[in-house]
Amino acid sequence: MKKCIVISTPGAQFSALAMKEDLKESIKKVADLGFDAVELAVRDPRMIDVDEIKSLLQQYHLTVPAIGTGQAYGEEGLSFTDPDPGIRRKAVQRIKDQMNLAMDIEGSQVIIGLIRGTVKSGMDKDNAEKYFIKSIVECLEYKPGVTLTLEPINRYETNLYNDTRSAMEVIDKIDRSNLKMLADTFHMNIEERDIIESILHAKGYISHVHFADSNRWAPGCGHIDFSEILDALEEIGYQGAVSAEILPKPTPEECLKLTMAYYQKLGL
Ligand code: LER
Ligand code: MN
Repeated sequence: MKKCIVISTPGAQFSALAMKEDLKESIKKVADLGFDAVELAVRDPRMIDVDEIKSLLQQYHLTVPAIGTGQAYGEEGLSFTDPDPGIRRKAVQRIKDQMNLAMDIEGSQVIIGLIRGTVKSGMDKDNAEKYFIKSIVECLEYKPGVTLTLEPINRYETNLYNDTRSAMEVIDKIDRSNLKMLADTFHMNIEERDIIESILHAKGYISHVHFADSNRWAPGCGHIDFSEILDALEEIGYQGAVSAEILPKPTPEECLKLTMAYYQKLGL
């Protein structure tokens, strides 16, 4: 499994990102520490210099297993379930742009996290789900060669698809081969009855993994048992990356070192 960490690109500001400084500096720092991949948090592909990023990735031998998209929700309020059709249209267009970026950065998948939206008060849940399905299907059909990975996110951030069970249900309903699921240990620790059972049950669904401890610090800094989780991922044949999506604590420098030291302890 590839040792990966989330880094921010211009225009994306998100608290659970260890790296928010100059992109070149971030890429150099994580490569020097021994990471083999970076997950890019991209608010809008039009805000980044793709050629520059590609040449940095090549220079430092880093791959990009996934592109995070939640900042379009965080900063601009775009979502697949907004009651306003204009906002939904913009969210769909943004994900299509991210899919084009993923084609450009070969091998990347596009994360459907907070951009799926929430069921706003006064809105009917079935209606929100219909909007979600219509929006995501349009994206899935736009580029069948690019995988979208739906992330169950805990109840304090959204009220739609909080756990693996509900995400897998909608994935089955949509039934497209380029729709998979992202397992984030921070959210799973809040929402799953048993993280290990849920991973084993999700065989064939998981295409990307976020590692953060119970407090969203680097893995190893809280009370989640990551070696059990790695065993379960191995058991289901998961061969993707584990991507640290963590708070810059105790300091931005320290959290990177703690992550790498812990990945090595796990034998990654
Ligand atoms: C995004 O990957 C995530 O985990 C969410 O918590 C974003 O707020
Ligand atoms: Mn996550």
